[in-house]
Amino acid sequence: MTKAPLYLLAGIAANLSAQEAKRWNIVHIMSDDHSYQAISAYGHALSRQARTDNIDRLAEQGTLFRRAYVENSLSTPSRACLMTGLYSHQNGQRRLDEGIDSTITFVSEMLQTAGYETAIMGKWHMRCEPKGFDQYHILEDQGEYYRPRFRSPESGVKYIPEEGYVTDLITDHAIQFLEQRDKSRPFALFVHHKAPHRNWMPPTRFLDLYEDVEFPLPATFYDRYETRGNAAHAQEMSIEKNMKLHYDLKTDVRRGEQNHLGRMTEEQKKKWWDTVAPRNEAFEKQNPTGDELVRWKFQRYIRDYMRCIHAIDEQVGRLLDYLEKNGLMDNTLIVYTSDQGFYMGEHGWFDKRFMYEESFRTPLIVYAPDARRARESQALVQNIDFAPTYLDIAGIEKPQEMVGRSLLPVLQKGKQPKDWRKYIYYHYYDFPAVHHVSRHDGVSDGRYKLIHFYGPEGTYDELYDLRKDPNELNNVISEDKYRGHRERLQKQLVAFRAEQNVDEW
Ligand code: SGN
Ligand code: CA
Repeated sequence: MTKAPLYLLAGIAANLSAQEAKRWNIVHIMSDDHSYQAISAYGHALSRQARTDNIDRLAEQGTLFRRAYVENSLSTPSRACLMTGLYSHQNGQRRLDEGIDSTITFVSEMLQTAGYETAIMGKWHMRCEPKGFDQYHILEDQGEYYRPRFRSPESGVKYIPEEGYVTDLITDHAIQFLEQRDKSRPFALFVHHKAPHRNWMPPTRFLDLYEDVEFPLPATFYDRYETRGNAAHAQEMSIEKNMKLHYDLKTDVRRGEQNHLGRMTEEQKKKWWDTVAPRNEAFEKQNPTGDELVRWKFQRYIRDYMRCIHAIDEQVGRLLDYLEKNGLMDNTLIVYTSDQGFYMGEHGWFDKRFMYEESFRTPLIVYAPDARRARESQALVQNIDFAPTYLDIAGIEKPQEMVGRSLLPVLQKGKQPKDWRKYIYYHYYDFPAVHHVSRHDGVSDGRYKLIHFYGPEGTYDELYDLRKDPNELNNVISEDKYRGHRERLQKQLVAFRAEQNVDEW
């Protein structure tokens, strides 16, 4: 390989020589709160009953990451990580509503400088203007499922409602961008779905789906957190206690009008009522209580969630069809991921935030045009790796402060670098806040995980052996035989905080 001349390497946008850089197009598809348990390629019991054939299709042609993680399991922090390639304490977006340092150069800006045509369609969510995008159609805040409002460079600061269902509309905008783009340049397209975010509103065409399916309860559904510290007990994300019948599960006729049917057309409302009202009447008549009610809530939650996923999967298929038909599979890297994982009833929960596996891990499938791909990867990868990967593709030298690494070698069979990271760092800050999850940071080596909880509700550590206890029911922090691992991980955590200038824990 020829090295780029020195004068080209100066500054952030230093381009490598054209032969060295792949200069592939980039399609980053990211849904909101999509758990790996709900992607059939991951083989979880839940998704066996609700397959995701199109996402699986991508997995069949690409690399499925079994140990992909986020750094801070919440929307805005995860998106800030993606855009800056920096951890939350470096980019400023620690909590859901606490602002990002918008003076940082975003990966979209760097790609644009390097000649890419750039676009983002869907959920943006950060408390700053989209930067570095030639085109965008972004939702307001969390966005709406029906008749969502979007703004674009043409509409300025004004959000304009568009008739239809959010997942379809975001895909429409993505395809429109692909149709109208400048075909002489590479492109980077971010497709950021709102679904399946709470309150899990499916499109009316899928309301009948899965109604006869009984989804399996996870093994930890009745977890009582016996070996765990205060945070697991004090959280407010329990299906039993915190999931609302009217708002989340749409059981009430009058409130339904205001809460979730308000943005529908008359036709959509009619379809909704014709389908859902008889179910609600049956529920009222049955009037379940106690455990029967909790199990009823679980079923309705998962059915609606999976219906939203079915629409995502359908629209991912539409986008893949477009890329295939237009000969773009040979020069486009395609990512499918989520802004974080989600609890599908594990530990009795919905939502995310904790460093426990279901919300620490995030689905990640990467398709690259290279033929010698790894079908699966166990490498520890994290959302700070997206920016370095995209810069690598574009031939831009990674800024020094980005500690993430390009995933390109990992995608190739047998090519995972020997010095690949051995530990992953996590830090959750959003307390006090909705769902009441204490602040914590921690490290994991993929087998052992140390979590350090801190703040007004107590400071203590938890330790898990994921091989012996994959469901994290057994905190072994005080067990003598784990002393070695505890000390090793504690040392790693301390070293990481010092190296990376983490300023609270
Ligand atoms: C909203 C949700 C919460 C969710 C946060 C963060 N409540 O506040 O359940 O945890 O967003 O989600 S809702 O009633 O408005 O749906 S995130 O994906 O944006 O991080
Ligand atoms: Ca989210």
